[in-house]
Amino acid sequence: MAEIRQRQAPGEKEQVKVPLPSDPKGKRLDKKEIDKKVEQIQTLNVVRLILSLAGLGAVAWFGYKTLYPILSTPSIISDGENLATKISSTSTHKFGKKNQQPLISSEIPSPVGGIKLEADIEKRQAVKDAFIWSWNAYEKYAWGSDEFSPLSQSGSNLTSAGGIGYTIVDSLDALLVLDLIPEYERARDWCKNELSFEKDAVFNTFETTIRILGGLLSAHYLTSVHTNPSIQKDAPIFLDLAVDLGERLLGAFSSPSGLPWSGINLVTRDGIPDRDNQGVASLAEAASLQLELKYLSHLTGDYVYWKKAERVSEIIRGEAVHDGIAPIFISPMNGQFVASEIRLGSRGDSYYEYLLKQWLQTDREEPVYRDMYDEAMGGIKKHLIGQTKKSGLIFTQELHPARHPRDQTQTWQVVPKQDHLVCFLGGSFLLGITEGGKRSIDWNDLDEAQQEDFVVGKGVIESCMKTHETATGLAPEIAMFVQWSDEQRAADEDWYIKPNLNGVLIDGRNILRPETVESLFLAYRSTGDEQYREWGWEVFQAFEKWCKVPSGGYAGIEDVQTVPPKQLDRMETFWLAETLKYLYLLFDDSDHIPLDKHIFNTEAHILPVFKPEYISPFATS
Ligand code: DMJ
Repeated sequence: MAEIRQRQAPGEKEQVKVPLPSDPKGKRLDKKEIDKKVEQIQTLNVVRLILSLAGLGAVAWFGYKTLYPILSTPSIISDGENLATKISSTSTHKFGKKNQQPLISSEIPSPVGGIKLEADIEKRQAVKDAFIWSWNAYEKYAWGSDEFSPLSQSGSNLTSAGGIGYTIVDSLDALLVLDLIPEYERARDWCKNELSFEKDAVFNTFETTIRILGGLLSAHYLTSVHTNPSIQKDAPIFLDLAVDLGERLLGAFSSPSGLPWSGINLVTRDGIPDRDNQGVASLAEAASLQLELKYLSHLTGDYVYWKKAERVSEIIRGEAVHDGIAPIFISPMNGQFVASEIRLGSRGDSYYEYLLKQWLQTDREEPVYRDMYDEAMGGIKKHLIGQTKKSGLIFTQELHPARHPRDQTQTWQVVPKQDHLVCFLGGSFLLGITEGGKRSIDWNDLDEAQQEDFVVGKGVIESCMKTHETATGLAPEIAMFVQWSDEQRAADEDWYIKPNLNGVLIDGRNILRPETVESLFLAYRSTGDEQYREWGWEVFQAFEKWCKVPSGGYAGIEDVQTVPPKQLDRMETFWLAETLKYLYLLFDDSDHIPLDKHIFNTEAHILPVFKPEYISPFATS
């Protein structure tokens, strides 16, 4: 029986075992068994419908606790497996060779292993034009501000203490990659002359690390290897700034457990607990600082950053992670997980992304991260993958702590909800198979685990593309997939957007996020399948059509189902740092930023793969 140990709210000692949904008999299923299971599921539909409705009632009752996990009562578990397995729309997949379809056309040679993919010059230029349209507007209306509002043509800062270069630093490596040298030089001059981290205010530790520290480190790296000697000379500017910021960020790790506090005052260097979530830290936020801090140590020879970052991984590995998947909240006070949702979207996503990338960053010399990654992917495939009835789309779902409707014991409710954020996962699976482009792969001769990873990775990319089949051609922030128990609907549609409740538009928004195009880029570089470029071009054209602001810049939209959509007055910094960078590289030739020599942090900042000079016992354990 699959299960996960779930901790109580801080202060309470008891540990409990919460069963996770899996095949009731706890075994893995092959293709024939899946078909058989589908039949069984169909005959069980009535039972499932009743159970699902009851489950929904339980979740509604449990609602405020899932919103405020730290307030939740102790997780007392019994009989959890029954509800979870019965209402789950998940089957565990095993993709046996016997039934194997050709995974990818055999005429397409695998680019991994040295085959070069040529640039599509026209499309690459179109993406570059979009970047210039965005950057020029920022320069004109909001230069030096952290954020840019393209409709009101103004800028603003994250805090009243002044800007920390949120947009400029986040864009530095993109400016270099797109070869926008005069623009890069103006950004560099701003960093050299204006950027200061002496800001007496609280900044988000994770966002500051991935965007600013990551941006500076990437700018340092790309300038240091630039072919133009005058640009090479800029490298120390960015390293000095990175060290200054890194030292300030160390204050975030002052918690009793060594996990970072969610906030950091850059002047006092005090770590500040997250006020919104009763002081607990997000899994993704605590566990996605490692690539940046470890590279900073590698550059400086000062391993204080490395050790702080690695301690986080050590705590998580030693805590209640079962089958490699974990709740989204963890307490910096005691280093224990708190009863909360298990998901691959917000607050969970980049934890899983960084397991693989940490292993790749140090050239596969820290096996603990590959082990943690493999275990996590196994857990994801076992517990979090669903498939729609209508078209067989593969999607990811969430597990929410819930009460059993019958006896109020705690269990997991399977919720077929997929944040757009999860769309990074498809490309990540392919990156895992190719070991970051280092292994030559015959896509028609994968071992069993690789086949599973390939089918799930490719499937998640396909379902993410399906969520772009809206009036605007853009995907919503959150997609709900139809459960099998919803018989009629499941036969007619694969997914839907939850209706707008109380005027709060969240699910239907598109805020220019990068995750789908990130996966398309990784999938294209890994397989050479032109389908990924075609999809990337479709997504890009939809951004062009609905998000381009006539006076300059691009804006998110309020509802992907409404044409024309209402634009939102915000151009997120990840539009420049990630979305357009990934699109540009998708259409670029594969010699530019080759995958086997680089990793992208979770904000798409480009860092080199390096041989570590320091390896801890944990990393090889
Ligand atoms: C980015 O800031 C990062 O990719 C982060 O990991 C998740 N959210 C945004 C983009 O959607």
